[in-house]
Amino acid sequence: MEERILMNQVGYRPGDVKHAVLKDGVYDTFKVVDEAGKTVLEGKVTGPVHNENAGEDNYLADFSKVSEPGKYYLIAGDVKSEAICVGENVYQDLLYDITRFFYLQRCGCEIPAELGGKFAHKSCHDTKARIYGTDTFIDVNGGWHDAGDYGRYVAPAAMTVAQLLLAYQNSEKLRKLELNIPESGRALPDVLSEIKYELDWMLKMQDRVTGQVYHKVTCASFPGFVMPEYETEELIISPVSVTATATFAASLAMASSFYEDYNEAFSKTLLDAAKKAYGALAGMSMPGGFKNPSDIVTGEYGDPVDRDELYWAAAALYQATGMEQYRKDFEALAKEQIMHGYGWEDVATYGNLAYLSAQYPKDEALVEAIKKDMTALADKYLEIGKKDSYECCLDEYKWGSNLYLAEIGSHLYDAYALTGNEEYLKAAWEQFHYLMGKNPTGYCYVTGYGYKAPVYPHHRPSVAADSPMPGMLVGGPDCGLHDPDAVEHCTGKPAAKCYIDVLGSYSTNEVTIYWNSALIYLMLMLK
Ligand code: G3I
Ligand code: 9MR
Ligand code: ZN
Repeated sequence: MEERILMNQVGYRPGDVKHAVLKDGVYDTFKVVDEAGKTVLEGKVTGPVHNENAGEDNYLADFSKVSEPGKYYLIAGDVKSEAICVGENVYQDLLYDITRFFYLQRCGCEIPAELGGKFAHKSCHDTKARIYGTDTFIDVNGGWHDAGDYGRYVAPAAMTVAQLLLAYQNSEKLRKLELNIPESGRALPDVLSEIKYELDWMLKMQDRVTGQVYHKVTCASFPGFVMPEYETEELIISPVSVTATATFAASLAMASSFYEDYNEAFSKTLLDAAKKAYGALAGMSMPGGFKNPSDIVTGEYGDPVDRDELYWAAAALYQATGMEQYRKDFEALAKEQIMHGYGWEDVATYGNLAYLSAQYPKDEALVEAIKKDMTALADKYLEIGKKDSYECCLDEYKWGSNLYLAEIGSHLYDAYALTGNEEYLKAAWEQFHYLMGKNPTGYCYVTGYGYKAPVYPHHRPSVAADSPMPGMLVGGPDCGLHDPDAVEHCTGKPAAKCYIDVLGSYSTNEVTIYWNSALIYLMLMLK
């Protein structure tokens, strides 16, 4: 049975705008009652409006005026909603779980029972790995498992690190967040300790001599649904790639400043590795992007367009060092074409943000042009959202649509931070509400949250433990129907409903580190 009243299932803070979407009926008025049944608000719905992506006719109820902390129900026509929580801290547990997820994704170490609970496991993937096509084995222990599989891939790792760092920088909640991890209690804040776990691994993925960076380390194929220590096939380090080398340079340059005050040596190691990787890029060319060797079938993360990775790397190194060469490189690329994007394959916005916040001389005309590009894009998203009854700003539902939606939210937030225009901020929050349940499928797309959450995520530890790990954002609707279960269950469905909570649907129901980090980055709005 589909939900008929769609809203953020986790709740709202007292002052938040609160919009509900109603469907499968004809509605006129609505009311909100408290736990005792007392009416606290009455109003008229608006609509109906047709939603093409969802194939629905919707009515809308604005209950923003309900601002006293408490538990409420919305009633319209013959339908009553589930409980709606209003409170200042309704998102605190969510923020904890989606961030602690990274600890539970750690590779190359034991997760002890007292910290991992059901997801405790012995050390995994801790043998030396073969460099593809050679008899050389090296240590690349550590890092986070990428997703529902146990691969470790540099490009998505770089983007995850960037998003977590930006969130950390802009949100006091994250700076103060205690994660109950082995490093807790030390001088280094927990979120930075967790990110360091990934950075330590990334450093091992760089070839010491050339400075180039290996694309990924995985087994030759995906394992069954077992805990990570039972994936014991040979670990293979795939060849180097431009995507990996450039995003490595960018994210490590960016990270170096965050560790300066806590661990100068580590900060310097990061910056030196970033410079070396950047220097190595000149001698690399990979038309068509990384391609899996024929005997490796794990995630490819192939990206034929390198321009945005180079753009981000140059800007991040300029921000970190103020060196003329990096400035020249970035400005040359940006003058040719300003780019944007925050995904694993499109990373230029990190470049724009780095250039805008660099404390060194800049081309002022270029600064203005970048700002203009950012607001023009935000305006485009606003327009899409205004036409959609769920206020969703996506115009395409592809693999990982929830990531693209979170990114759009972050872009709107960035545009708000740049201009102070509250329209952008409001729209950014609606993207968050979408992910939490105000969407056509009626799922709160984070495991363990809301009254209708995914329970069969494509995530090996969750299957092995027979319980979904809480705090994971699933990929969401993908109208490309990229797996047999999606084909079976979603053929003929409208785009925004091509989602299925079954284990086999890796194209709609998997989880990844960079989908979670995108949600954390969006949640920096909590401040
Ligand atoms: O970019 C094109 C777009 O231009 C086009 O309009 C659209 C139409 O379908 O397709 C877009 O490309 C899609 C791309 O994702 C966009 O992000 C591809 O079809 C789609 O196959 C591709 O999916 C990627 C998937 O791997 C398969 O390669 C996902 O982004 C990526 O998140 C996912 O990553 C996997 C790893 O390989 C392995 N680990 C798990 C992880 C998550 O599922
Ligand atoms: O589990 C794998 C998941 O992490 C990947 O995103 C996905 C696409 O590359 O592949 C999954 O593995 C499936 C494989 O592609 C085909 N056989 C079944 C595997 C498990 O569902
Ligand atoms: Zn592992």
